[in-house]
Amino acid sequence: IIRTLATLDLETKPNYWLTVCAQDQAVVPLHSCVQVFIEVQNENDNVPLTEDAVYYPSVPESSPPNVKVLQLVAEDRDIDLLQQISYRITTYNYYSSKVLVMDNGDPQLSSTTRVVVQVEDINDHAPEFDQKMYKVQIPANAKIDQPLF
Ligand SMILES: [Ca+2]
Ligand SMILES: [Ca+2]
Ligand SMILES: [Ca+2]
Repeated sequence: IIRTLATLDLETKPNYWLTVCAQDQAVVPLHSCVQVFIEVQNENDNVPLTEDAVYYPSVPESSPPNVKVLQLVAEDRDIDLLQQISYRITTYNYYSSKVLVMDNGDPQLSSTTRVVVQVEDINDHAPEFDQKMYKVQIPANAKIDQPLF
């Protein structure tokens, strides 16, 4: 029987080669050896994480619907070809939202990333006068550059 002496971690070391030898008890002992290849199986022990915990993408005001604001990409250290990462907006409040990042392992692991959208001002308001028309009387002896009102 081969037993482990420590906890194995696929993501640190995925396999081991062991040389197992047997020797008999004869006066002139004989022995033979065999190579054993041990493959570590995956456990879902890594949480999918985005690079940053909070993102601050910006989008110009007055943008039409369906403008791409941010593409979230999470990494998961588990070595599992069938592993898939999915994203779900769990709460949103005004321009701030929380995205749940989940793997499809068993047990399922997840993390939360915040996205706070910054709305950029664009110059969409022309300056306006208070009145439609201004009537100003100028004294005949007004100096050059004198403010009128
Ligand atoms: Ca691991
Ligand atoms: Ca995982
Ligand atoms: Ca793993």
